Amino acid sequence: MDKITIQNLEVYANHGVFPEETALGQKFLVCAELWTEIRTAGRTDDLEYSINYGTVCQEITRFMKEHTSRLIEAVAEQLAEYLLQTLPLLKGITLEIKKPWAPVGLPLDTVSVKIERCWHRAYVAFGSNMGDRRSHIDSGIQVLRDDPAIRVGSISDMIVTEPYGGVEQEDFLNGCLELETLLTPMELLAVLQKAEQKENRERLVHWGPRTLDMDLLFYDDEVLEEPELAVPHPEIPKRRFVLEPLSQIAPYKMHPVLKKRVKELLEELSDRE
Ligand code: PH2
Ligand code: MG
Ligand code: MG
Repeated sequence: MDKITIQNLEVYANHGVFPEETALGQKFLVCAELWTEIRTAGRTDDLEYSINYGTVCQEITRFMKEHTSRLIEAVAEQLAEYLLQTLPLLKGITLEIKKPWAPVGLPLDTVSVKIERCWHRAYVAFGSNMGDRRSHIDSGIQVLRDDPAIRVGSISDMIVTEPYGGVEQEDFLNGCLELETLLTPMELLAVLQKAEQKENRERLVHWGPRTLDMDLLFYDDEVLEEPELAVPHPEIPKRRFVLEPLSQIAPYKMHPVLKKRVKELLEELSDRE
C-alpha cells in the first residue's frame, strides 16, 4: 500500500500523568504514515483523489489540543481512530507520538509510542426464527451501523431456510453481510452479542430458536481459536444457510484454513447433499 508520511509535526499540548504536565503543557512530536492508494492522484495530478497532508496536520494539532489524556498511548489510540473514521481515503495508519520533554529526570532524546491501526474486513452471518424475523435482523444491522468503528457494506438477500442441526423449530430467515471495522475480533464479537441482547435473545436450547443470531464468519484472513471465539466460524463448510447468502456477496473470498473459495465450498456442499 502507498503511503504519505508526516515527520515530527510539533504540537504543544497538555497530555501527561503529572499535574504540572497538564497545567503547563509541553511539546509533542507526531510522525504519521497514512496508508492510501496514491496511483489515481499520481496519474491525474488531482488532490481530490488523495489525502491533503496539510489538512491532516491541522486536524492532528486541533485534536491534540482539544483532548487531554494522561497517557501518550491514549493520545495515539484516539487520534488514530479519529483520523481513520474521518478521512474517507485513509485505509490505515502508523502513528508515533513522541514526548521529547518527558519529565523522566534523566537525559534522553525522546520517549514515544508507535501504533498501527487499519480498517479490517469481516463477514457476519445473521439469522432469526422467532417473532418478526425481519425486524429483529434489521435492528441487529442497525446496531452495527450505529457504531462509528463499523461500516456496513453489502448485505445479501435474506432467505428462508429449514432449521439445521436436529432441533425441532420454526424456519429461519438467514443472510450475510460484509463490513469494515476498526474493532478487534473480540470487540466485534461484543457488538454482535450486544445486538442479540437488544432483541432479548435468550440462550435456552443449544442451536435452538432465537430472535437474533449474529455470527462472525471471517475477519480478514485471521485464524483464531479462543475459548469464546473461533474464526473462521468452524461450521461454515457445513451450512448452506451461510454459504448461499455468502456466495452472493463474496463468492471468491478464500477460506484462510481450507484454502477454498466460498463458491467452491458451496459447490462441494451441494455435491455431498
Ligand atoms: N442456526 C443455528 C442452528 N440451525 N438453521 C438454520 N436454517 N438457520 C440458522 O441460522 C441456524 C440453524 C445455530 O446458530
Ligand atoms: Mg449461529
Ligand atoms: Mg451465534
